[in-house]
Amino acid sequence: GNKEWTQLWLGYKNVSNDNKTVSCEVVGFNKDSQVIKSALCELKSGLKGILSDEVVDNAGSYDIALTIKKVDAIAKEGFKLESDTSSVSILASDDNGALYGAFELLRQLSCGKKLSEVNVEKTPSNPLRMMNHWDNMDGSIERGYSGQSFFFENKEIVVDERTRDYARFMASVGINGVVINNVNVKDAATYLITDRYFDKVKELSEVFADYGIKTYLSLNFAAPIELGGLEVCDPLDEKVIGWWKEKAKEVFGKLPHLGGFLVKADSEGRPGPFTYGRTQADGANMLGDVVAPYGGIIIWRCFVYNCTQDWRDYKTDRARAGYDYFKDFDGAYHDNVILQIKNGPMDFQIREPISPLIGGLTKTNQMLEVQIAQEYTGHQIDLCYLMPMFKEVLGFKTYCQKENDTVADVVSGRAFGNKLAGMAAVINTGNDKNWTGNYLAAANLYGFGRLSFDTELSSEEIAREWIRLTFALEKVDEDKLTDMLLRSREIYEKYTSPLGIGWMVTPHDHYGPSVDGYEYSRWGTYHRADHLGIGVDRSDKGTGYAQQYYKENAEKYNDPEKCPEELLLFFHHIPYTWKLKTGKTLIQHIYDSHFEGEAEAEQLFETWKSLEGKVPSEVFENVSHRFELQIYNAKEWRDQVNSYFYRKSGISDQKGRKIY
Ligand code: GCW
Repeated sequence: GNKEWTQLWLGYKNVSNDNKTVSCEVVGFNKDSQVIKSALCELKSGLKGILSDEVVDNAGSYDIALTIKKVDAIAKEGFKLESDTSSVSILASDDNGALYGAFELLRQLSCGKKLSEVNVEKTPSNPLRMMNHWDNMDGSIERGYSGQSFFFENKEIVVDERTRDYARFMASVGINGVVINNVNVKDAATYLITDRYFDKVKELSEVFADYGIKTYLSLNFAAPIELGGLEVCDPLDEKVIGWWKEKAKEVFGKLPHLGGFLVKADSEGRPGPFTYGRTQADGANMLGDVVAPYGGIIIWRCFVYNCTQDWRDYKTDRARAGYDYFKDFDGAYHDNVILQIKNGPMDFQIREPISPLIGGLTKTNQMLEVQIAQEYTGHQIDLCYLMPMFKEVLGFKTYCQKENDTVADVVSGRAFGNKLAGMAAVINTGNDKNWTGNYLAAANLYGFGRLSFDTELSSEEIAREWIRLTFALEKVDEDKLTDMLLRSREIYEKYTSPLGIGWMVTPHDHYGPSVDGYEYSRWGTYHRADHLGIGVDRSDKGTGYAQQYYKENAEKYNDPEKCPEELLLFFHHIPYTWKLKTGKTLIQHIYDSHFEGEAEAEQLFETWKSLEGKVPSEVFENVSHRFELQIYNAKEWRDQVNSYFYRKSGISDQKGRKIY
């Protein structure tokens, strides 16, 4: 493994020369708790440099008195910070709250606040705040753009100082659950629930537990066959149930810090209940029941669709699949089962509508899945800060009830009173020195954690925090970098596929343009362009997908005149001559946005160049190199997309620019 790594946003750059002495006292909490010890340890090393030379336990004389105090009235995992010029208290009712309070104190001080200004109370928006690793046991990472796995190497589990730093970073932004292995569970990973790996998984889970993080494993639904030698993995088969019961007893016995399992079933070749004519609910509930005695939970993914579609088939619509498979069983899922739903109905495109399943389900635990691994958003080569997208998702009004009906309300459990609820991200890390390949992609890692803890934070607040903690730039430079991050998603969208249609990417790898790459494939991902127009009719005259939403949204999406334009081609097949609200035709919009997007990518690079000498040279070089690649990519997208539509439509660019 790579033995060198950065401290990301925990480098504590803003050093004052206060040199105060700080005493530290723990009141009401169990001082032997590992999480409290971690909190103290973070405070001691973090405050060193920010405020003082040294933090001491219960000193006789000191300048600042720091107290971590148990106060039962504070909400679960929440905290309150109270301070004046010579004292600060971290109040919490549980260990995680105390740890998060400690990190908040360090963050606020590092961001430039004075001690006396640090007064805040926070309750996490979401009970579950999770990272999903798609790490394979051979060390590769599915959709990984930052090197190899730091959990797995040659089918063995690695636990070292880097693991601890990883846990610290995650806890510092409020993450409380980590799934360590890929949802596509094959080969060695199937054996993670056997004594071949128990010792090491336990060791790993203990490091996480020190930071208040529960460990989760992805399961192979066919484990009864592959490990148990049974002939089937039918969830209603008595032998299968018996096998899982024994397995759960063994696994939870060996792994006390295990939170439960994540399951991808009946999807993209993975086994599942459909093979036996059973439903997704049958599969999820069976596993839910076997882990229930141990307090375990089952997180069941809703990414189930027909991936062997015929492109000639205009009726089957991949976008419909999640809702079609899961909605009918709303209310049938057991209490310790959560459905994990991707933000869009397709697959993490740069622009998709919000999955109608979110809020479509009203009697089922549900959580949101997003992807910070930039599979379709530039592979951590292209700059694409995703918080603006996630904010749109969270703010979306589902109309599932009169009020408290946004995605944030639903997935936090607020809307329907679910205790199991939250957000998960497919993570963007690997063993690269800087963890995320592109130094700037760490803003998404930081941002997801912060946003899942506090969905009210704005994209800009998160960006500024991350920049302050990571680079400590002067205000004018911080403003520049903030602006770059905030514009980057829109810029990427402009030079890639237009108005919500998605895809048009190189098959398999998903970087760079290939307009027809998925047009005649089996994956259900078509743009249906011909010489007159482009787009998929998902209205009531087409696949009917728009009808899966509550009335207010359904009516809007169904009508091309009312449909938000950024999603126009997702919902409708539109002629190139269609007039958009700007007065431009669709074809002219395609040309203009592609020329603009590429030019704006070049501006991003120019702005970045002005930060030379302001950020460490290693960072500058890393990001500059990626911008060179991004501009190459943006040009390819621009020219291929524009040429493609010019050739299909025969309509020239009104501005007479070069199209091939
Ligand atoms: O986005 C697609 C990816 C697959 C992934 C799948 C999923 C882990 O291309 O690589 O498999 O989604 O979410 O399960």
